[in-house]
Amino acid sequence: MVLPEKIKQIAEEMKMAKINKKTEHHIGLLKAKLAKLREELEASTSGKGGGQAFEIRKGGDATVVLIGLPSVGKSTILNRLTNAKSKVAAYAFTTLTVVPGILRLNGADIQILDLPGIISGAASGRGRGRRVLSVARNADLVLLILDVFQPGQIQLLRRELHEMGIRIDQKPPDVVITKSNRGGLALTTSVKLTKLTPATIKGIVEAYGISNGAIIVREDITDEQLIDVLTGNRRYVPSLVVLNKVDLVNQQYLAVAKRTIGTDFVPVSAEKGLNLDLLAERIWETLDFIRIYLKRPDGDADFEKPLILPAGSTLRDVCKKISPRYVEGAKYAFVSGASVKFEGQRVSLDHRPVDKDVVTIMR
Ligand SMILES: Nc1nc2c(ncn2[C@@H]2O[C@H](COP(=O)(O)OP(=O)(O)OP(=O)(O)O)[C@@H](O)[C@H]2O)c(=O)[nH]1
Ligand SMILES: [Mg+2]
Repeated sequence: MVLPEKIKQIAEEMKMAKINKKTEHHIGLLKAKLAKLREELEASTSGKGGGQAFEIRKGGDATVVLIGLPSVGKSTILNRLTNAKSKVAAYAFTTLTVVPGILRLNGADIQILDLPGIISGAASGRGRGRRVLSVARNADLVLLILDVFQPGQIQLLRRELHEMGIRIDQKPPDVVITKSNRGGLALTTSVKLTKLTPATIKGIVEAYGISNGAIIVREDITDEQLIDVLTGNRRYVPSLVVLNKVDLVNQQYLAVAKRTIGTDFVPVSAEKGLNLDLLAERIWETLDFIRIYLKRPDGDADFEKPLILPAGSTLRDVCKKISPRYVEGAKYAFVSGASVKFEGQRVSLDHRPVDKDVVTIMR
């Protein structure tokens, strides 16, 4: 049987199966088999149909991508937030390639990428959707852009990203699997598992061709999360929902949209320039970056051009950001700001600075 047929057969079997305590194990294994086959199919067909990947020069301190259906106003948003001039028109598929722009925010250069609109089935290749969606794999933040009259499109966007292996607003599951040559599978858990039995966990791992090794599970995972770990190529990206064209509706309508989206969102009008400051603010907040002001031992701090790093970075990361070689000679640091008890406190390179700290690296 060829791959697509095998996939269809398993998918059918899953549809027929009733989900209950008795069948959970069986269904977990089917899901794993299905995911594995899909991956094989993808590997054998990638390159076909999807066309070449978009060429994007990595620029700035972070990359934000605009994902949405055609004509929701992605290009208008890019043009408003940045100096870019992406083509805007009232017909679908106006944008045909990636258009970059730079948003300068709190001393950081944020690269924003405008993309062609996607349609249902994009992740399976419709409308060259895979090319578009794959840009989101390398993003630091995905903006999900909705038209105010179609808030329900949020479902479609989430589904297509999910199918491309992009996990929106999720953390990588806290699971470690190490292979060995013999001894079977040993499972260690540090929490109570309510969604999977040890037998199902081992069964799913075996479906991925691993029959010896250690599985360490530190959270109450689902079968899909375990499959994500085994697949190994998932991307975990935060998102922000943007409801555009709110100039066309009243407050009452917004309340209805809120019910559909069912989550936090930023209402904007790109055309009328409404709420774009708020959008920029939310982008900054969601990126969760810190600004580090460097100060030479004998000089003043540079408050013009901070180093931009993800929150939680250590001073060693700060050194690496300066240059990969810089970290080799670095020994310790003096820090002023909210992460220390007093001004100019001496700390090790393992110290984690916070936003707006002033740092002097000693070599
Ligand atoms: N009323 C109103 N119209 C808007 C707004 N933003 C964009 N538009 C209009 O919506 C249409 C589509 O805008 P684009 O920015 O080209 O949309 P897009 O999402 O980039 O579309 P594609 O490139 O085809 O995917 C244009 O006619 C815009 O003028 C808005 O905030 N309010
Ligand atoms: Mg466009």
